[in-house]
Amino acid sequence: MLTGADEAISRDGKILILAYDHGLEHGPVDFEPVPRTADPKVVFDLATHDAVTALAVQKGVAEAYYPDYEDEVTLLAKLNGTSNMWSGEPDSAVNWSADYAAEVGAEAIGFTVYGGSNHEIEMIEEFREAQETAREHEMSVVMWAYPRGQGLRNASDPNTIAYATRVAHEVGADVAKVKYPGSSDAMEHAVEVSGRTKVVMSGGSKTDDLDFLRTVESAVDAGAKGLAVGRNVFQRKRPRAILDALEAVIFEEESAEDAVELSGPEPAD
Ligand code: FBP
Repeated sequence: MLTGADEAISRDGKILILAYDHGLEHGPVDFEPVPRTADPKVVFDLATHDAVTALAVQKGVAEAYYPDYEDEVTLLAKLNGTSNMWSGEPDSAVNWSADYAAEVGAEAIGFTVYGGSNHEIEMIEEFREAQETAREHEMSVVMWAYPRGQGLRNASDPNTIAYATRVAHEVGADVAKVKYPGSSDAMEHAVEVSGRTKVVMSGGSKTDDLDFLRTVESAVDAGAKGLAVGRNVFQRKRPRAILDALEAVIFEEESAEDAVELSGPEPAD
């Protein structure tokens, strides 16, 4: 990894990536809680919130919508991705090159590596090409470091998550995005072994405001530099309110309890 290479997607050294590649990864079912989020414009508008340091999208969405937002949004090009219709050993198709992402205006690339998959070798080789090309364009490199595969009994085991952050560091990621390993101690260990690679927590499926903010607070207290989040923002009826609260926890080091006051109660259906 390259010290300082994450600057384009950081604010005061902290990171809040809004992830919106779910249409590919999970399908339109993820837009059902708030149907207007099927329209990428709605999420690009959200990404103009001050708390958001980058928006992660796939190629087609970037090509269609980024030209209208290039002055207001930092683009993170999620280079690979797979649909939920794929049922084989975890793998992720590379859908665009880092060169083309730079042409579209991306300041960072995102790349999934399923450590432990039977496809790990190919994925790491594909990551190498993307990472080295990203360096030519001075783009930040974020790894979605998701241990997953038939050989792994428990992909969220703390030692497995720590292994994932270390692999991300060894192969040159500036930022490793990992699932929360279940406790602040486990997150601390994952951060300790990640060298100078920054660790951010992955949002996960939508939970209650306070539970979610407490988990984020615990990850930040453990040394994580922030969050890469999708559903816990865009599946809320008032997504800007949770971004206000996340800004308080991540950038202003406020407690989850204080921050939740900013998000207020989620309106009923
Ligand atoms: P969420 O915050 O909604 O979990 O999004 C983070 C993310 O990594 C997305 O970029 C991606 O679409 C999704 O999770 C993949 O999740 P999984 O592989 O666990 O289904």
